[in-house]
Order: sequence, then C-alpha cells, then structure tokens
Amino acid sequence: MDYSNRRQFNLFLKTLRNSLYELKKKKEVKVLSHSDADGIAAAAILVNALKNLNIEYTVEFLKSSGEVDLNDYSEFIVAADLNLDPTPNSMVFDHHYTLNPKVINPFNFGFNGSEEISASGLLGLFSYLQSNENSRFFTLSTVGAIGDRQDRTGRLVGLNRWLLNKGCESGVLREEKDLKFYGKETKKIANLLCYSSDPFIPGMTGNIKSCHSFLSSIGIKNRRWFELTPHEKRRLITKLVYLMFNSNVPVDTTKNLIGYVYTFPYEPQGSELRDAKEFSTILNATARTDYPDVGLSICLGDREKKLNLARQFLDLYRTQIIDGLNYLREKDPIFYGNLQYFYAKDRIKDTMIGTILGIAVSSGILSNNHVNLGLANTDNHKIKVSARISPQMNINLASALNSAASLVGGSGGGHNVAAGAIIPKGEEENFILNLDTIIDSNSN
Ligand SMILES: [Mn+2]
Repeated sequence: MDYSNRRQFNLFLKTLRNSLYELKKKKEVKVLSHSDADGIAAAAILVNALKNLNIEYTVEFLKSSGEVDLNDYSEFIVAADLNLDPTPNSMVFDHHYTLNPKVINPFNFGFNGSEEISASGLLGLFSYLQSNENSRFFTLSTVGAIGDRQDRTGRLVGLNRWLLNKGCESGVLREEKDLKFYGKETKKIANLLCYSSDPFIPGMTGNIKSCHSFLSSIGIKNRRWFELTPHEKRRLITKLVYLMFNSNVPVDTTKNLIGYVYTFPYEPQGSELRDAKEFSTILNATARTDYPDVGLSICLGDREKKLNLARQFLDLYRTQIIDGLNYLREKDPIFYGNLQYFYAKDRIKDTMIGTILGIAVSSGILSNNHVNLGLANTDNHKIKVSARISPQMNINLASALNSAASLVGGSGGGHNVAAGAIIPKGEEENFILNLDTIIDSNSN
C-alpha cells in the first residue's frame, strides 16, 4: 500500500469504526444479505459481531437488491452485499459499484470493490475493528472473495491480500500454488474431472467413462489428488492441458487450471471446508437451491446435520449445471448486433442462469467476443437476464443492463463484467433492442 492508499484505507476504517459505534446503540436489528457465497459469509461474520454486542437479530437472504425497498421495513436494517439505497433507519455494507456516498462501500474510498474486496471482506474488517481476534473470520472473507471470483487475475489482490496476510499470520489461512480444480480434498480424480464444470473439459465433464479411460491411458490409478506423486501430478496436468488446447478451450481458461489456492489448516484434511473454493461452492449450492440459511449455519460452525444437507444440495446443483451446459451446447445462440443470447425459458432455473452462463463463457462453449446474455423465466412470471463479457470489452455492463431494463419497467445491476436484470415477461425483445443501442452509444 502506498501513502495515498494508506490514507484512504484509514478513512475507510474510520467509517467502519463509526458504523460500529452506531450499531452498538441498537437493541435489535434485521440483517438482509445477498443469497450467494459472499453474502452468506458476510452475514455469518455480521451475526457473530451482533452476538458479541448482545444485539438481537433475524436474518433474511435476498436473490437480488431489486426485490426490496428499505423504506418498507420498520426494523433497523443492516444490509450486506446488496446494492440498496440506505435510509436513516439502516446501514448498508456493499462492494458493488456505486456513487452513493451513504453506502459503506470500498468504491467510496478509491478501492475497487469488484476485485479488491468483497462484502465478506468488508464485514471481516468491520469485525476486526471490534476485536483483533476476529482475524479468524478472514477465512470466511476469503471464501466470499473466491465465491465472487475476486481471484480472477490469478491471485487475491488489494485489500483481499491485506486480509489474507493477517489470516496467514494468525495461522488460519494458507496460500499455495496448485491445481485449481474443485474437489481435490474430497473426490477421486475421475470424479474430479467428471464434475469439473469450471473449466468444462470437453469430452470429460459429465462423462465418467471417458474420465476413467483418460486416466488408464496415461497410466494413473484413480485416487484422490493429494495421494498422487509429484511426477503423476505433473503428467496429468500436461495431458489435460494438451487435451484442452486441442478442444479450442480459450488459453486463459486452460492456464487457470493451475493457480493460487487458499486453504484453512484448522479444518480436517479431506473436508470440503478446508479449501476456499470448495467451501464457497458449498455455500453457493445452498443459495442456488434456495436454502442459504443452511450455508449460514455451516459458516457459524455446524459441521454435521447442515453440512450433510448442503452436500445433497451440492449434488443437485452440479447436476443442474451440467444439464444446463449440455442444453447450451445443443442450442445455437441468437445474434443481435453486439449481443449473443439464448432464452432458456424453464429449461434453466433463474437462480442458475448466471452461473451456467459464466461457465459457458469461461470454458469456450460460448465465444466471448460478444456481450453474452442468458434469459430464464422466474417463479413470479418475470424474466431473469444474466450477462457476461470479457474484461477487454470495456463496457459498464451493470449500468447498461440497468438502463435497458428500466426502459421496459425492470431493473438491473451487478458488476462491470457480470451483471443481471429482472424484466417483465413479454419485454424480452424490447430489452434486447434497447441494450444493443445503449452499448452502441457507449462504445462510440
Ligand atoms: Mn458479493
């Protein structure tokens, strides 16, 4: 951190400290948080802080900030990971892009909330101000950051790194270079390959038979990753890279097979909660299957009933991802100007469309030289739109989506490269036309 960053950081901490004083005056609050890995981890850190302050609380998770208006609540609200407009009777901790100075948001202090710190990082800092011992929650801050893909440059950076360093110092966190696959702690390699949706491995994801024959063709016995010799690990990676290059998987995705991974030494070896990516996937699975409170219990320490339940949700979630990806592979996208989109109707759940679209783009199932959009029906007769672009495109996707959605009576938000919107049913075509026009005018 250089001098000006340091100054900004101190201002940021001062604001967090003020909000802590403010919160101490309350007897009971309602926590509103985003139903995803980062939002769940953030809520867990917040709940711990509230317990320490002897404040009564209830927790509610929302799929998106568009669902509520804080003016409609009579209780004092503490919101996390939701892009909401604060009222006098609320406090909002968020890291989505904003110009609103009332939100406690890294963007208001010159820090980039889409890659430097997540909501769970923000709450991690908040609870660290309460007591330095709370650096143990930087494990959850890391889970949230990984859940929000803040390691997309290959490694956690910025304020995330500040949190990481503190966590490593106190022994709760570790950073190592390794294979980045999901499931290294818990699955045998054939299953690791078969269930790999990020990256999607052509010919192997979803096809256990070909995973077994791949392993026997390179002379490796099927067992868990940490049981392989270093020589075997290298051979497997080399063959896998070769296979992915030959299947036109984008180079960046293939490079991503190896990278920095974050582990928690206090969780037992072989547990999915030992690895930040597996932990965040478990939390995401509870969110996408509509049981984020199960994820919250796991963050708060439940290692039995709720964890077993979450494992079942995860199986369901992975099946839905693989079904969704197979659906996309069979169907050609529709092209319109700057856009490339598909309308999955009820074939893909609205809670899954963003995840599946993201994986399809990162694994080369969909090309990334257009703005990629996925549309799906919601339970309440609306349309969920998810959008992804490659960072090279230099478009503020969240604001483009919000403008296009507002014109048809909907709303949107998110980040520069990943955003979403909700629009009324029947407005799909108008929305597409509007969005294309907006993107044209922005790039001129
Ligand atoms: Mn977040």
